[in-house]
Amino acid sequence: MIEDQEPFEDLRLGSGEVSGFRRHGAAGNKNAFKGLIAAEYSGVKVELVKNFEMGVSNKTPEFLKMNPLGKVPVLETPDGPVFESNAIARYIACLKDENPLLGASRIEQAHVEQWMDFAATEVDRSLAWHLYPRLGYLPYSQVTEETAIASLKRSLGALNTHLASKTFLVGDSVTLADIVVTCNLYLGFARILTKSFTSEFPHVERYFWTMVNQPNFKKVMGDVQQAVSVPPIPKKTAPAKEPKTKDVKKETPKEAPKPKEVEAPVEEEAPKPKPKNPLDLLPPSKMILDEWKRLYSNTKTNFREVAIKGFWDMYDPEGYSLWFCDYKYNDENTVSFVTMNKVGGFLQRMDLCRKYAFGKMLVIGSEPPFKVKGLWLFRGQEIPKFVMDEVYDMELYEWTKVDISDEAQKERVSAMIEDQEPFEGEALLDAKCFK
Ligand SMILES: N[C@@H](CCC(=O)N[C@@H](CS)C(=O)NCC(=O)O)C(=O)O
Repeated sequence: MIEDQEPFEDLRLGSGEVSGFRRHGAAGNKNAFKGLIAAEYSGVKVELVKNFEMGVSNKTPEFLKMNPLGKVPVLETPDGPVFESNAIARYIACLKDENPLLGASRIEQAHVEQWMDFAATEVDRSLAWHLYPRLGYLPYSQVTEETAIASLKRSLGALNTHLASKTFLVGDSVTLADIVVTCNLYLGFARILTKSFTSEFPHVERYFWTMVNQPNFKKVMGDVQQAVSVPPIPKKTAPAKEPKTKDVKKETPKEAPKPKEVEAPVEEEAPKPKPKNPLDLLPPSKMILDEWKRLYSNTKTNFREVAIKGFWDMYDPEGYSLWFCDYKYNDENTVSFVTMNKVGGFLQRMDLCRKYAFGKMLVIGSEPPFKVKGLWLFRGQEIPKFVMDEVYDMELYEWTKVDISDEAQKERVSAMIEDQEPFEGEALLDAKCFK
């Protein structure tokens, strides 16, 4: 890992949007993210230009001298300005001697370039032709959209194959390739690529969530949320009709403007009555999940005698089921903090079932590759369908229902709840609880 304490270079990044996004944590400008994330990894300080106004500041003669296109981001350096987000990220990375972001050998450097070009010319281009017409920045045509989707699927398919056995795109740590590819994917994940689209590419999903949960990515991007719906096709004309409840995009421009990234409208559908969760319709259980969670949290001593015994006293095998999970790609777990973050991300995404579940996740081993195993208690006899559908991590694990009539399995449940160490003969690197 790169230390943060190195001396800072002072640079300016000409995009006021970024500071705004960081401050508000809303959807951001993926092009400006690239340089800022590279700066976090490289110990370079980038000062954001204050009071930057999109559409105004980037059209002034001064700005056009720095970038004749009038686009952001632009980096002002002591030696002159640089535009194009990939070039900016590369310049920033080059400020640190022997920066691992650039690749450790000549071939790695070439591979870093390869994926950066792939991000710009394959992923970003197809994504733009899928997304921008729906946001009203390009004219919409079904044929264009179908072509864009086919091309995007081809790119993501290739990426998925590459990532099947890899945590990072190049080598064993984050490089510029990961920064650039992740930022370009970000636009898709945040704005149009819903879970039903991305689930076809499980390794891309795993990779994306692993990357955006790295501390240096998170500092810049904040919490990333996946789009829950595809923005609707804008209406051809914008007649002065009665307003809808929600603000939809303004009129579609007649001339096809250049794709540009501006704040997207929050596309929401008319609120539908929320269907009841089927788990709420199950026959009542004598086990009160919150009581168990309280007992777990409040037991500080004699854990076995108090909490574990209490658990088995409370456990209702008719109202609840217990499940072991085993990560399918343990050989990828070569970096301790990446593995722990991966598990942390999984638990965050399980938030949607907090009312119906309790879990323990163990990161096992004192040396890589680390094993990730867990124990989950779910309301009902099956793993809830909405969890399987919504949480992409679920399919990265092998799930086995616990047979509590088997004393060995029961003991394994107790050991997992207790973070018993050694666990199955190995040290624990980390134990996380979902409660
Ligand atoms: N290839 C450029 C794209 C830059 C770009 O499209 N910037 C958008 C904002 S993300 C912009 O400034 N649009 C303003 C315009 O088109 O006038 C890069 O990667 O930096």
